[in-house]
Amino acid sequence: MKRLKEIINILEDNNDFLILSHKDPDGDSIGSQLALYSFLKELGKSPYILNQDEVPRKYRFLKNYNRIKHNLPGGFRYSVVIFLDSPTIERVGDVRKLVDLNKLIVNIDHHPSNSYFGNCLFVDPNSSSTAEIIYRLILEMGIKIGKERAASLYAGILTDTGRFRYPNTTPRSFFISAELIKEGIDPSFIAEEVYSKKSPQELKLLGMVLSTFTISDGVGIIDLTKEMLQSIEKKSLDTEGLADYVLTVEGIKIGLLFKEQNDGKVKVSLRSKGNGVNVSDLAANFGGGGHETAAGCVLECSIKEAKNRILSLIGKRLGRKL
Ligand SMILES: [Mn+2]
Repeated sequence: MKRLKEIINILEDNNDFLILSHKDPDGDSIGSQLALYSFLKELGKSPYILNQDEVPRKYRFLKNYNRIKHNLPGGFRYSVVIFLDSPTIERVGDVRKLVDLNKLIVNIDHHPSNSYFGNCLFVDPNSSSTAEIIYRLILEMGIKIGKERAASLYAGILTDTGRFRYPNTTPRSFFISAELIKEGIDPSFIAEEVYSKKSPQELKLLGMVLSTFTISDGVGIIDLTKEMLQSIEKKSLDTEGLADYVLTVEGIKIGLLFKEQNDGKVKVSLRSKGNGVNVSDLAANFGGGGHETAAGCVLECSIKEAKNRILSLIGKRLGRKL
């Protein structure tokens, strides 16, 4: 584990940075990228953000979101590649093929499943979010956080703690959030943007997904099929957060969302309330990963078969503990 100081040295000694984060971006990955981008700009550096996927609509209130690109301009020069909120190099998706991994690689993350890749790492599973680490980094360099960066970082902490409800919510998450609010952001406005800007289609889709709910031995399951997506007009929808609904039912220890993808594979989102039920371990069994309370994996089979495999593993691993 390298100290933040070594990352600071790299930021000071270099000029051109590529900032990557995981596919299916969320509030933490985007918020951390935008805050670091703005910070490097202020230092007079040249940062460039490269992501596989588009910024979900609900995060487009963040300043500079349109600086997040999906291609590298020809001849673009960079000496450092910074991976944020990505437990593995593969998690950034196809854009990794555009990147020269022989450059200096910096890995800043909070996932316990991080594979500890790169030349300089700061991986802190005790941080609620990568945004918390970026906050500390900026302060340690003696630069003011400022309102814009505060909004990005707050969005990261808010969403990665599930609105300050998940077990990763710590005194430090609240302390940093309080400091961010002092920079002049409006937490009510940000919550409204992130959580209350669903499209009518999204609400209809939610209804269809929830109507598939089944429960067995403390495991709650919902499905999102291709037919459901076809029945609504808009094809690309923000489905992040659907799996969380399952845990709102009393007595549920594990929530599962099975989502049929266009490539014929099934994406499984796993959620738990903690207390020793580690869904990251379950997901890792199928080549996935994540956190103790929120993880994901992709299976190459039908929804029915995916359910059989996951439920049988849960039965074996956790048995009567549920
Ligand atoms: Mn995160």
